[in-house]
Amino acid sequence: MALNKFTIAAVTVLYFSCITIVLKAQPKPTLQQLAWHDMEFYLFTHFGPNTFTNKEWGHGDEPEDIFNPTDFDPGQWCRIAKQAGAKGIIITAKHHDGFCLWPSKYSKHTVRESKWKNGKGDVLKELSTACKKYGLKFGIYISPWDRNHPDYGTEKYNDVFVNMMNELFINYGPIWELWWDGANGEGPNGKMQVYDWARYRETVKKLSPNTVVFSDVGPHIRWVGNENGIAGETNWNMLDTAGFTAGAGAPATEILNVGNMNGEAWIPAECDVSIRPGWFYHKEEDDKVKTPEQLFGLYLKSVGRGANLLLNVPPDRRGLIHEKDSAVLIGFKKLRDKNFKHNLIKDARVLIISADSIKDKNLVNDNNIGTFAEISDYQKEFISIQFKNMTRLNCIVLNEKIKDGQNVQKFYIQLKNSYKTQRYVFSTIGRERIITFPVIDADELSIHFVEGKKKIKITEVELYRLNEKLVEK
Ligand code: FUL
Repeated sequence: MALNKFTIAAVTVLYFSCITIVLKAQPKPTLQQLAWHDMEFYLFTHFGPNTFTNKEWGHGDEPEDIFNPTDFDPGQWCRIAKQAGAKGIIITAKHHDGFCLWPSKYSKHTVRESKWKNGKGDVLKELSTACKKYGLKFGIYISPWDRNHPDYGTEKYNDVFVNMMNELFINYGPIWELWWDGANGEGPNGKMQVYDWARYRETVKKLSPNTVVFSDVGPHIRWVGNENGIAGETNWNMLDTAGFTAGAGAPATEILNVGNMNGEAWIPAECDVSIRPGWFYHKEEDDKVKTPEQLFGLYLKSVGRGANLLLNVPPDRRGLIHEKDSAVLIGFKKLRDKNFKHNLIKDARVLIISADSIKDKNLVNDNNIGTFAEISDYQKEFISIQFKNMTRLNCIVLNEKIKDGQNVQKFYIQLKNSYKTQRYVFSTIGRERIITFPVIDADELSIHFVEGKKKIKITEVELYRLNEKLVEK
């Protein structure tokens, strides 16, 4: 009897410890999220009545006829996106003004009610078809907040929103990313909506399980906490979302910006930013388009900090991307191509050095993210890159094997030549970390891991000499 009690107690303890271990399993990306990470950079297109009224937030009472692009050509958007090296396009199918860029059966405020193409136009149909033709992923922004819909603020609106998503997935899929905007105010009847987020999530899961859903707090992708395109220097892909919902009450923007080191779910950050001051096209901003150099800087602070870059390029009243914006996008692509062309690690020997061994390790410079160097005893081992000839450089790119989770918490790089040693300390790596430093002629660059969660796995290391004007002092 006593033995039995003991056995039961032991089994119970074991059972609960197993549950704890299972609950504490390290978050890892799903296959869909892994594929999302590889999208790196794509375009956002804010297009709708605001394009024609010069507003940023329409009131929802704009006459439908106001939407009347004269030369609508989503093929042009796609060609420019391709030339710029963007991998997809996300469009505002419905912004806060409630106007639907597709002829939704669940609204009377759509392209169908406008005189554009005699009410026969369908922006989503034409754009999704063009994206397929040009090999771009197609994504949809749909604002839960609706300043037009008569049912907004009542339970019926939850049906409307779900029905609209049904239409989108059925008629315009596959939809690679779905964007739920967090802005939330009163509707036309002065009421606030109680959103049924659980139902919305279920709808997507049922209709399109491969779609990744963005909102302030995921479930798959999180907002980065600002609209400037800048991820935290420390950027964890994990986030704790208990007690928060997509529409309201997200964690503080500072938390969204850096994530939670021990967060429970894999919810990586996406950096949304506009190429112009506004999200929608305004003629008076034609001279305020960001420069290729500014975009390059943002690329370093988004993709270069392990996040994705969602760059808004708003079509104008013709329904075309303005010449100024396309020129800048092509300039931005040229800067990336030119500066990341000569990977200087090709001319170096890569070693893993520990207290009692030196191993040749060409896995981090084999241009294959499927292979990696594993640093288990990272406080004793380090990666040493030894140049055949003294090499001038100011940039290192590191990739962590995030498929197995995100582990690097603190590391430093050390650059050495015969007369000086320079050391720079950093925190996270994630999918990709692009680090710039003052230009130096080096014989050796070494990477030392100081703190980490588990075994550290580095898939690739690249080294470059960037144009110094692009590197912040
Ligand atoms: C915000 C919106 O209120 C802006 O109009 C824009 O769509 C931006 C991307 O998200 O929440």
